[in-house]
Amino acid sequence: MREVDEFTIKFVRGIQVLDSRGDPTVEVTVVTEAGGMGRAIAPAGASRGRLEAVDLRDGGKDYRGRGVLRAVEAVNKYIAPAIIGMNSFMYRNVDRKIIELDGTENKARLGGNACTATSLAVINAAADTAGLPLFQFIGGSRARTLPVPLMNVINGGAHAGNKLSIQEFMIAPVGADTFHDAIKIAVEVYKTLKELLKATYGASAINVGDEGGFAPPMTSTRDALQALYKAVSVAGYEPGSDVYFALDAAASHFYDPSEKKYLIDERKLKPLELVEYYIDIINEYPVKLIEDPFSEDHPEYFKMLRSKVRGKVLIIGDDLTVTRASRISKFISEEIIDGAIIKVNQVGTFSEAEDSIRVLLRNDRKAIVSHRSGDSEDVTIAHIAVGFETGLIKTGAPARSERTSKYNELLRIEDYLGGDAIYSGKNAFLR
Ligand code: 2PG
Ligand code: MG
Repeated sequence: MREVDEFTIKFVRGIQVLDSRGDPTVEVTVVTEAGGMGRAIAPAGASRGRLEAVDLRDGGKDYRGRGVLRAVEAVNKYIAPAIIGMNSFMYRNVDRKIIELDGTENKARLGGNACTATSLAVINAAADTAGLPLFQFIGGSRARTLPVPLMNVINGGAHAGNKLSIQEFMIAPVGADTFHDAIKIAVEVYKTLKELLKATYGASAINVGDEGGFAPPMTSTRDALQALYKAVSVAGYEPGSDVYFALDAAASHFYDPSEKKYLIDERKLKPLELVEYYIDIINEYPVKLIEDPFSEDHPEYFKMLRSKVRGKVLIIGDDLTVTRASRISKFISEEIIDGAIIKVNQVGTFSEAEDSIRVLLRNDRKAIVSHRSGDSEDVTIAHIAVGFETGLIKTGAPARSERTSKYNELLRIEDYLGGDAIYSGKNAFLR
């Protein structure tokens, strides 16, 4: 084991790099006394919850206002001097220091992007110093469960230019014994879907959206689910057995507060009608998980839907919960959610995301570690999912390097674990 001093943070450097949408973002490199190095890049969401940590952006002319040089300065001028000399092994102290230095509820002072990249670089540096893969630094030698990937293969909502209100139509290849077999199933379905969409809607239907899913010119939720159903069947798998479906409605983004209605399938539904709408869909298709089925201001309808589909479908918060442990605890005790999406940059530090994961797992709820629609080659979330053995990860279609980088890292982790690796499979959906 390394001497404690060797974990001391010796060097911190932030620079501006690009995310998968071509927007500037923050990258931080941390080096310890022993020469251990960690590097992380902050991702960025398009459909954000109101209570998320906010990114610091420069405004002005450069990069059309999207630059992050102020956040980079926050890393180099304020965070670096405060954490150099601290022990990276005790990463929670480092995160606490960042939280104190920021002093706001939503990381508005230093920037969620600055805090996220630094915090994730610190744990990566600590793991490297310990000579461990990050997932083992997080979870010890017990950590060996590979997550089921929730793969967004048809995009709508804020991620696409079509008329689908639901933001993400995901496949979950549960009927596999290993992670690499799960990837094989997903890729075969994805390629079959591509062929089917092209045949039905023409070549432009197979252009991909931000998360690598297709964005065909469909107008209704059922069109998309039917396409998935067909793709799974034609690929030679059984929908509902080999492959489950999951939705991220991201419903805050199709709720019209002035009319108090949800705009979906070219109709306007009252919240109660939307409850019934979901129930019909669940009865028609093997949808086993719905994220943000209602606006973040409607937890009561999450609760109503959940009470009606309990044991069949997982109701998950994202914009609702924003990776804050306090909100997650509250919504668990009020019986509103079966689980929550975990995005480090919604809250701004690894420790705070860890608190959320622990609250969920302690209460036998689901923690789904997630990418953002604007992401990068950073693979930290693959390690977080295995480290905490969450059983579920959401990181886009099996296409585009910022998505496949996570899947490829999980393939490496599975190979590294050899015969000890377990694939979460259908268990991931049991409650
Ligand atoms: C979501 C995410 C990731 P965004 O809503 O769950 O898929 O999208 O990063 O745009 O918030
Ligand atoms: Mg979401």
